[in-house]
Amino acid sequence: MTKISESVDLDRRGRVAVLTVNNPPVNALSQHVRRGLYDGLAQATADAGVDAIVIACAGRTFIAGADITEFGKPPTEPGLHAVLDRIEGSPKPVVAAIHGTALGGGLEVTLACHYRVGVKAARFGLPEVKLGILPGAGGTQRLPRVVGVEKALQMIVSGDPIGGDEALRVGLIDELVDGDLAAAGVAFAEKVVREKRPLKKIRDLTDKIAPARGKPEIFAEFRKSVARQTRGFRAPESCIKAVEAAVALPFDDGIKRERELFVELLNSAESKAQRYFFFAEREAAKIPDVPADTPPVDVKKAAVIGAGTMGGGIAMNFANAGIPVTVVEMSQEALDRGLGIVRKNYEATASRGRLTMADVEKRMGLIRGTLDWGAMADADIVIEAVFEEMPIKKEVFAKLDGIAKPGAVLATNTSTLDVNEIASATKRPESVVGTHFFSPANVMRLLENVRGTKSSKTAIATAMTVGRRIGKVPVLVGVCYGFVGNRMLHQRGLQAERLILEGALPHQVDKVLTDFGFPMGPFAMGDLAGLDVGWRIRKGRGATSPVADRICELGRFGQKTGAGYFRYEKGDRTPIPDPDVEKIITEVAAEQGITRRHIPDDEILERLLYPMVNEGAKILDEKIAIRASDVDVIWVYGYGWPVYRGGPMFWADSIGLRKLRDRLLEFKKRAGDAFWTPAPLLDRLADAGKGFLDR
Ligand code: T1G
Ligand code: NAD
Repeated sequence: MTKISESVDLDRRGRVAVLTVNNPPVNALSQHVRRGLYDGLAQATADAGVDAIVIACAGRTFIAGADITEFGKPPTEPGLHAVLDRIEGSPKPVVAAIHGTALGGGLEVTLACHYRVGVKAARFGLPEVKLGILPGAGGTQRLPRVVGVEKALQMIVSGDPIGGDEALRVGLIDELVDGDLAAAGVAFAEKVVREKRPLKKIRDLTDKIAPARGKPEIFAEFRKSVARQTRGFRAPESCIKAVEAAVALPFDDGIKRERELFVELLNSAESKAQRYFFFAEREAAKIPDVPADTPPVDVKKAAVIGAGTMGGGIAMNFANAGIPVTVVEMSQEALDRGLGIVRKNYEATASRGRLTMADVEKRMGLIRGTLDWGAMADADIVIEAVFEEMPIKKEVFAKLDGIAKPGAVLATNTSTLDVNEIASATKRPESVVGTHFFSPANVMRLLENVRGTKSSKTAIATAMTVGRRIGKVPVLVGVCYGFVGNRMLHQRGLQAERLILEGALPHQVDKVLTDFGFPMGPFAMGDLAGLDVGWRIRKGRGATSPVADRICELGRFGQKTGAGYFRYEKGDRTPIPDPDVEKIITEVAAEQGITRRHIPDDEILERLLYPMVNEGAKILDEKIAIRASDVDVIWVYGYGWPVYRGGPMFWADSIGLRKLRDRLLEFKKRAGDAFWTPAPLLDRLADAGKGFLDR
């Protein structure tokens, strides 16, 4: 065994040289990996005793891509293209032996090899588009030559990986192997030598791209098919252009075109935001005072109290993860209604071909409905999702305290109430946490976990671990009204109401946010969630929202009543501006002595988003959120903030906190309203010329 670089070893197995990459945690293509491959190949091809070369990786995965931490830094030698040219140009067959995830530059390394073998569980993908870039080391030129244009477009623009079976089926790998992977790679290489198989250079293949030549309709069709999900993103169109170049141009010219498009994206604001978000999402999993090796409760069984809008969805998450879950209701009728909706949701998914009916029955089989609280006695975690009223919550937790087994985690899905007060209804507040799901709970990926003042490290570690197990992105926050997401949303809502009173209209305000990249604006979102939910909470708190209250008094609760801020045609969710609402708005404005005026879109954007950022600064100062990037993860996964803008705190830094703070002061002066007072943290950072992410 020869050490070629700090992360690449060269070993001989008979007449086959094995280059092994060992760069934990994911064998990213850091400079020393590229150096090791480059020099190792030279050594192996120069060795007369070597007939073939295998590239394999140690650890849990094959190369998972370029080293993202090197982006934006001065390039170092050798570049990835040079490494790939040396692989493909090798006079001896080079075989890639793949396990784990061959992603991005990792898959591009395999595509430069002459042959590829992989284990069944391996995953193969080009996820660069999720970082706002495109495969920049030949992936857009080589992949279409192997899997065909349509499949390549689908893989590159979605960024989603495919599995071993499919990789074999589409010709991405030559053989599925199992057992000792390096040995299997060596055996395959020996077979290639023995059978004098050709050095299959993908750059020379044309049979899979020729059929697409002179057929621009293929690309036009594809553009149409992805238009909705790629709206606002910059990278997908460049990915398509690069594949078009693969069809239209000779290989080396295609590589040049790919490079141009890659560099343009790499320097774009969108990619900087998406790369920031890649690490922000991973940081959110780390709790400074809860070590990563804190043992969570091993959740084998779960329970949910309440099978309403949220309870049903929460139960589905556990069943989807293969965890048996008991659902407790207070009446058979409520239970049947709740589980009926769960079955309907599963059947709808099956009707769209994303589940089989066998899957549906298997998941329904994991959900057991009952009125018997005793059925929760062996649950490892119990999540309460009953009415949002403190007395009911406390009664439920007091009762649960007497039933749940020692060590079980007791969680509440409250969206506004004090988790500490709920915990005080038990004799084990250390076992109580908040697990704030978002509606629809089986779809929305965000999970705002709430630590109470007495929540134990075990309870917190369990909420974070379970969150990931059921496919959520868990973020830990502290106790305050509305936690992080809803608390910031509330500020935006207050300004949305002010803006329509002062002269804007609901559809204008909503358009400003959809143009910004949100899936929908505040008024359409209110209509979707149901205006009665907010109305009931306001009445409970003695708060008012003049226009919203007036609309609710007319029984207009949104989509569920066919009218809210907008009206809706039967069976259609498209919001239609309604003159009746405009009339209500002008009446309320007149009653409040407000002279309505034209409000430009950029002012609308500032007045909706700056107060959110300001509230985010207060949340950070109060340590309700651990770090600014957590706030961004919450907004991207919970509230549809466009990921190519990073999140509210990243976006604020891109504007500059001094400019943002000064604009707040201008609004304050004009409105004469303390609402606009900059948060102390914002003031401090603005004066220091710093950003939220510099802290
Ligand atoms: N570069 C640097 N660090 C990386 C990394 C990468 N490519 N991938 C992961 N990490 C770090 C991550 O930050 C975390 O660090 C640790 O590894 C474990 O990751 C030329 C230009 C492979 C599926 O987009 O999708 O190639 O927090 O928590 O859940 O065309 O990581 O522990 O300090 O995510 O098991 C394309 C990115 C790059 C794949 C494993 N590749 N990675 O998931 O672990 S662009 C990607 C992933 C490119 C070329 C272009 C996942 C994973 P820390 P993790 P995981
Ligand atoms: P819901 O009214 O749809 O469902 C509540 C269910 O709890 C009802 O089916 C009711 O029968 C049941 N229930 C009430 N008391 C019970 C008891 N003592 N024992 C057993 N079951 C009981 O309400 P929801 O929208 O699902 O909200 C539930 C919780 O989730 C609330 O705390 C709410 O604030 C929170 N939440 C709601 C949303 C949302 O968008 N709806 C989002 C996040 C969090």
